Order: sequence, then C-alpha cells, then structure tokens
Amino acid sequence: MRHRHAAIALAAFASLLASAAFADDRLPDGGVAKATGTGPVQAWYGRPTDRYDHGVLGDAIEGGSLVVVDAAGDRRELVLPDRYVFEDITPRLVDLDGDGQNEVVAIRTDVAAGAAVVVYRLQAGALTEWASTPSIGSPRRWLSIAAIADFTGDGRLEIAVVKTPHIGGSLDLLSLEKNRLISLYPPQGGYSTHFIGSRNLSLATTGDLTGDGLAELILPDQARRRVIVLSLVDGVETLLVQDLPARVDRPMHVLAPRRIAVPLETGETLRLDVPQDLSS
Ligand SMILES: [Ca+2]
Ligand SMILES: [Ca+2]
Repeated sequence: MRHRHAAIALAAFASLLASAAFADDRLPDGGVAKATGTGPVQAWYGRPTDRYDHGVLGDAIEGGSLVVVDAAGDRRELVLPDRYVFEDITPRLVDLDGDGQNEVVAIRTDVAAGAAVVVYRLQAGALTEWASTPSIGSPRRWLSIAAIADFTGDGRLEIAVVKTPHIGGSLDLLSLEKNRLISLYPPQGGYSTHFIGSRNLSLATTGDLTGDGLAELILPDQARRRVIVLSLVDGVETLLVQDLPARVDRPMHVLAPRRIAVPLETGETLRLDVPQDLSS
C-alpha cells in the first residue's frame, strides 16, 4: 500500500514538473499567435536554445519547439531535432488552403544550411509538417516572411518571402500546392524587410492601395531608403518607388486607402500618400 501511495505521489509530481516545464518554456522574446476557426488557435515557440550561432533577431536564443493549442484547449508540441531551430519570434496562424482549419507558418533553420519556410498543421490530432521550402543552402543565411495575403486574387493566400534580407534581399512569392510550397515567379533581388539585431521580423506590409480589391506588397528597398509598392497579381510589377529622407526601421502599415505609415530611424513616422493614378 505504501508503495502504491508513493507511486501515485511520484506520478503526480512528475506530471506537475511536466506542466511546469511546458509553461515556463517559451522563447523569452516570443509572442503567442492567436486566431479563430478550427485547427491551431494559439501557437508559440518553446524550448529556447542557443545551439545556433547566428543571433540576428535580437539575441542568439532561438526556438527548439513549436507549441499549439486547438479550440478545445488541447496542447501539442513538436520538438525539433538538434540540427534545427526556429529562427523566428512568433509563429503565424493562417488558413493557407481555405478549408477553415488554420495552419502554422514558421521560419525553421537548418544550422548547417540556413533558413526555410515550413507549414505545419494538425492532422489526426498530431502536429505535423505539411510543406516546406529547401533551406537557403548555407549556414547563417536567414529569410524574412514579409507578408501573407491573397496577392494573386484567386481567393487563396500566398506567402511573400525576402530571402537574405541583409545581403541582396530576394523576393519570392510562395503558394501552397498540395503538399508543396512552390515559387510563383522568378525571384527578384533588391529588397529588405529586416536589419540585423531587430526583433521586427518584417518591415513590409500589405493592403489594397489601388482600390481594385487586390492586396499589394509594400516593402523597403535593400538600403531601406525607398518604399516600393508591388503588384503580384501576374508577375512582379512595380507600381510605386518613393525615396525617403531616412531609413525605415519599424514595420510599415496601411493607414487608409492610399496612405501608408512609414516609421523612420529618426523616430518620425512619415505618412505617405499614394497617387490616385496608381494602378496595375
Ligand atoms: Ca487550412
Ligand atoms: Ca492567391
């Protein structure tokens, strides 16, 4: 009897330890993504680790696991093998395929081959990888998820990515096709959506600036001294290039139709009015 009591007490203690480890285990500067709908409705990175020597996102502590909670409150955790980290701050919850169930879009880095975009979903109660891009190919090469929107107007979301935003910044528009993330257009260089040390993982924003009901991508050039507005409906089309008096250093956003807020390194926020004749 005494043994049985001891075993129960031990099991209770172990379970307490496990839940405590879950709760205290969040990436220190990470946020919790929240969404409505089905599938994951909360997501964050856990098991902080310093096993990747890069440190461009404000510190050298990255995520070692992805934790999600579904609408019923059930929690799942996907722990990465030591070869990978989540070189990211807060996961993104979006319904990429339009079936009503949220997916998680994450930046996962192979410590020997650099960053990649990965889509996870809950399937039969398990948190599983659904699709991913190849890693960039070299260590210490990161990518920024610039924005996620229906850029093409077909009712499905695309993921706009800027690869190596600190060194040449190449824009890639990704679409989920079955279990693959494919590039819709040839990559285009010359953009930047992040600078080394910043915890703002994308300076870019998206919104309908032309009034045609389609999302445009608004992002800085490589030097962050220009704002560029792109239409991505059918290839990459530049709608506007605007010189700035100083560099962009925090995320831009759309204030109203035809007006963009551009926060500058001087601390000021420029309100940029987009010409009426801007159209694709
Ligand atoms: Ca979905
Ligand atoms: Ca689309």
